[in-house]
Amino acid sequence: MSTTNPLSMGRSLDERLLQALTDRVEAAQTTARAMPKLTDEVPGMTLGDGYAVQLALRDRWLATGRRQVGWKAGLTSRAKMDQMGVRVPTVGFLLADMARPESSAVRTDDLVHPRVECEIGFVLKAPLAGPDVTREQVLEATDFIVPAIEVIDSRYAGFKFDLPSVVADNSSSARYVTGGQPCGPHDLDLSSLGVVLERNGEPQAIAATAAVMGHPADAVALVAQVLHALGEALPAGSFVMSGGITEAFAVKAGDFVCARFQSLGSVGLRFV
Ligand code: 0L1
Ligand code: MG
Repeated sequence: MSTTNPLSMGRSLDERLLQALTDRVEAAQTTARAMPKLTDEVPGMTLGDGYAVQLALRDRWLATGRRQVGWKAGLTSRAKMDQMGVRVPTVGFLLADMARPESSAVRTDDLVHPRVECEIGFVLKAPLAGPDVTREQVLEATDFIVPAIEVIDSRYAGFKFDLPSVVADNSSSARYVTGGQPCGPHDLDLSSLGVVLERNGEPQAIAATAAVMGHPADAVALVAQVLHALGEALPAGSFVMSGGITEAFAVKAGDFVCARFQSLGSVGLRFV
């Protein structure tokens, strides 16, 4: 399979089309109505165009008073990367109002295709910026790590999308919750922590953190590199979700999901 250069941010959209596509993503996310993938209308859309839409959406929402707390790595599993033809994660922005309290109820009628995956969250005490941020720099810049569940929600009809479209849809970002016991980045071996993701008390997936690009801090380093290509950076205080450790699985109203992390405790959510 041919691979797309993930750091090539070439753009082709004029301003009118950029705003029209941003309108479409904003409406789909706000009303929880599925949309056709954007490349059905603009087949020549590039990855850079997808990010232009994502950042235009982010800027619209910041202008309304919503607050950005950080970024996430998406498509981190080998299987997803092979499927999408990439070797570097995508990124998506995280807003404060996407967060949900531990054990709280998440409404499913606000979402199109809700699915959950468990992740390691990094809270930074120092900025990370530049084209070649390393794992060691990520660990040095990290204040603490925390277990998290991400609720992803592709807004594309029939769950059909390609790389520019999924990036425009903010890498399917929707909700997230953190919990468990925060821990210093050097207090455990982050490459080999086990995690069990349960639904309604039954294990759905069992995995280890090495599934995230070999080491979750490597995924955060790649987030910093992609952000550099976009003219963005990770300021001190950023919250960064490093990508799914297990595969994502669909949830519906009535489900309770719990991720049990080795050494880091557990984090859960209900769906109503
Ligand atoms: O967090 C993620 O890995 C984003 C996945 C984007 C594609 C999808 O919705 O499956
Ligand atoms: Mg994720």
